[in-house]
Amino acid sequence: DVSHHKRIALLGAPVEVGASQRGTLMGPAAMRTAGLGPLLEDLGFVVEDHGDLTPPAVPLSTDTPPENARHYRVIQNWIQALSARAYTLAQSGALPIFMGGDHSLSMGSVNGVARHWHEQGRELFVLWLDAHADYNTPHTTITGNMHGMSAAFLCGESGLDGLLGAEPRASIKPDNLDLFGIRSIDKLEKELVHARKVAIADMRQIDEFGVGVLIRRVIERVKARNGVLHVSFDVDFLDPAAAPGVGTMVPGGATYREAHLIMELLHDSGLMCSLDVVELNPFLDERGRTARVMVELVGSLFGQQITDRPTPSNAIIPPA
Ligand code: Z70
Ligand code: MN
Ligand code: MN
Ligand code: MN
Repeated sequence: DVSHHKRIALLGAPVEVGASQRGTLMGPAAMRTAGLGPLLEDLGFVVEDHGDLTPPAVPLSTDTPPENARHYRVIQNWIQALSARAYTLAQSGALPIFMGGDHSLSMGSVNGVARHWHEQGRELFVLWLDAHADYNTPHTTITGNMHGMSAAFLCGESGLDGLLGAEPRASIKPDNLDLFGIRSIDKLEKELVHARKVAIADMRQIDEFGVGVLIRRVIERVKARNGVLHVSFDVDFLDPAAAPGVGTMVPGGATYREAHLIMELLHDSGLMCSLDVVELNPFLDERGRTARVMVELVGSLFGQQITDRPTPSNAIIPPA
């Protein structure tokens, strides 16, 4: 049980060149402006804001950049710095929240927390809330955008092998990844996801079974192996009607209410050990709406409730 966390560590990672649209570098500032810190304090946590990470401007590595990985050198500096910080933050006993920034940052945040938990003898599971699978490699990508490669990299796919430099690589098992909310996937990317037998809850499954049943199944899998859960929340998981402040609006996403229920169930599980909030693009937002929604959702994830009614636990969970 990792719900003993009383301290939360906020770290901004204003990286934007992993995406095609600029503007996610404003994400951490928008989350702070929307009141993330004070909300978590109101919920009883001690909040340490570690500010925004600044990666070194000089290249840390001299490996040959792979083809089809745009801005490789810049992302590499971010990932190495982030992985190191994620590792020490997880070691400190605080629960880290990584505020992006585009989704390439998860290659660093998840690698660092995975390294910590693996040293503790705990398996790390990752819940990837996203419209996209982010399961491309430099071999499969159409765009070369590195935010579309982070989940594959974390599962140990080759093609970005020098990315971490001297930072130890701590891959997760493809079995331990849950892609959730998927509604946009490239052809070769889909083939790779299927070849690796990664669990996917796409929008059809969400419509058929509902998020309550599907998230409980994720939680049961983590519990069964005494694991811990990293939540990687890409804002485009949400329907554009609820969250317009993203670079790519993919229709048919999770509703405001589905997202809150997911957050509440994850909170009740007590399994979450770390969190990414990524792809918030305040430059494209409408009067701060998306930042406010994300802060509200993080509130639910950390125990904010409408009432103190006990959670119904009579859902029937279908086999995987
Ligand atoms: C596409 C690619 C992507 C956003 C992830 C899309 C990737 N599969 N786009 N998040 N907004 O470029 O690899
Ligand atoms: Mn893209
Ligand atoms: Mn993503
Ligand atoms: Mn996405």
